[in-house]
Amino acid sequence: MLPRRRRARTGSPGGPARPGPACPCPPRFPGIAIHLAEPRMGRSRRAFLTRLALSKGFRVLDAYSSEVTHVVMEQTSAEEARCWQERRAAAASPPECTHLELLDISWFTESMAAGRPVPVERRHRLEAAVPAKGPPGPVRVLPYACQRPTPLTHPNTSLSEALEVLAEAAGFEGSEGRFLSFRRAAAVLKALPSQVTAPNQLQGLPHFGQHSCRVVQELLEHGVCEEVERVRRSERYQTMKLFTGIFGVGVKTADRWYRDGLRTLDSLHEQLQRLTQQQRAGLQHYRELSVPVQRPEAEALQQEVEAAAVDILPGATVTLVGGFRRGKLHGHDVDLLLSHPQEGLEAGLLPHVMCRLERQGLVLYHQHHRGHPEDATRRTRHSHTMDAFERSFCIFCLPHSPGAAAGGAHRRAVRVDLVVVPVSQLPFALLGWTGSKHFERELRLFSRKERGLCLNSHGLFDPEQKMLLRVASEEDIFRHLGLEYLPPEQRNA
Ligand code: DCP
Ligand code: MG
Repeated sequence: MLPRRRRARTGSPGGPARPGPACPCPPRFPGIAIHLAEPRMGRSRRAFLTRLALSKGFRVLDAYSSEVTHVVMEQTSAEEARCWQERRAAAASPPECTHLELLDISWFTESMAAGRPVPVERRHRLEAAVPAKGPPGPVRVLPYACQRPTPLTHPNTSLSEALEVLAEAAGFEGSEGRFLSFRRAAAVLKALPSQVTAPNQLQGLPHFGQHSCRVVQELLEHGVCEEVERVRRSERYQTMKLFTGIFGVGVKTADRWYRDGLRTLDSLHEQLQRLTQQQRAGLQHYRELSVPVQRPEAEALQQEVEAAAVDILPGATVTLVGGFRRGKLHGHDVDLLLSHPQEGLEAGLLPHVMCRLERQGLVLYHQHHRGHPEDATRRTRHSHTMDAFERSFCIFCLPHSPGAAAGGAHRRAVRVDLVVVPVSQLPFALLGWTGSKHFERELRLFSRKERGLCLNSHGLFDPEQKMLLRVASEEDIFRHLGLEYLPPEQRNA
């Protein structure tokens, strides 16, 4: 629940229309008044987004009026948006305001992430997607996930999730090829602007082999796919999912345990000697760690870590990355990058931060890994997946859960990764740690295959020139690779 004062400021999106601003305090951006348009958004999501915008100083109007400057819609086609606008225009008296932006949710999420209204670009505008005339042409989908925007929400969720189950199951069997085929097909669906309703709409899409087509066809015709359901029900899949869901347990370990006849968490409790310290901590806190971390919780932890870091080293920065940077509202952990604008000052910061947080009673478990700065160039050259930054894999005790009942200090375990990054490598680390994992995999593959460059979280290396390419931002990296820039919210492949 939100504190009383903030709740009172929040408008009631589903409630009676109010003509005035929902926020009585002076807005930070006086020229902007947002209206979040239903119906696709849903009431509770609209209420959540309203609170988020108000907390960042935006003005949000519950009711549509001539004061509104930015209308934001979610999962709405350009056609629907235009109809919506026409209906409003017809109902409006006095006349409509002349400058009104009709925007996709991406403008909103990017603005919230930036803490200010980002400039409206063509891709944010819903009317930009309106086809000239005649029936819509075939959708052109570029082959690499890093070549196309993939928003957080999309209209083909049930299809992509089914393919992801098959991908995951193939991954459990060590079938890299099958894993990638299903994963790539799922990623293509996530990037489609409209719902797939007939199998022939898959024609011409990249990465749709016979098997993936068959799965989609079955889902469209029967609502379920027998193969997917069989996998979901299987003991092998369920056990592998259970074991790999434990902090510190990868596919190889889970497979070994499975082959040794282990099936349950209880059976692991009886064999603690087989587990590493990290896995024991993961098992001990399993239940709490399997509850998704909510965005407000992640932001609270980021602030907690930042306060400690700045106190120890003024000017230190702590950036929330991973799924939350892509706009996700919940995730399995909190990924934080620690840095300092002056290169070198970040060295030695992490142990002090950990000591401070331990004294505050925040740390339930942590494992420190020394960085290998001398490894960075070598790793970039050889395109290692795992980076060589200094880091701590932690389990934190959440200081206060915003979801807790009033008065009851609810504390629970949350997985946190802290990674120390020298500022010269920060754009690469930001890009590498923002994900999604599939997006990162495709970006590295694209760099290598299409551009002959080695990319990882440390740098971009040109093996021909034998040099590291210099960049100042994530945008620079996309430019070097000849890719259109995709903001974090569009990297949800
Ligand atoms: N990452 C990667 N390859 C890996 C592991 C991680 O590229 N093998 C990058 C991309 C991820 C980011 O690090 O987005 C953080 O890893 P997470 O496993 O935490 O992934 P997410 O944050 O995306 O997911 P979640 O929201 O479930 O935490
Ligand atoms: Mg994460």
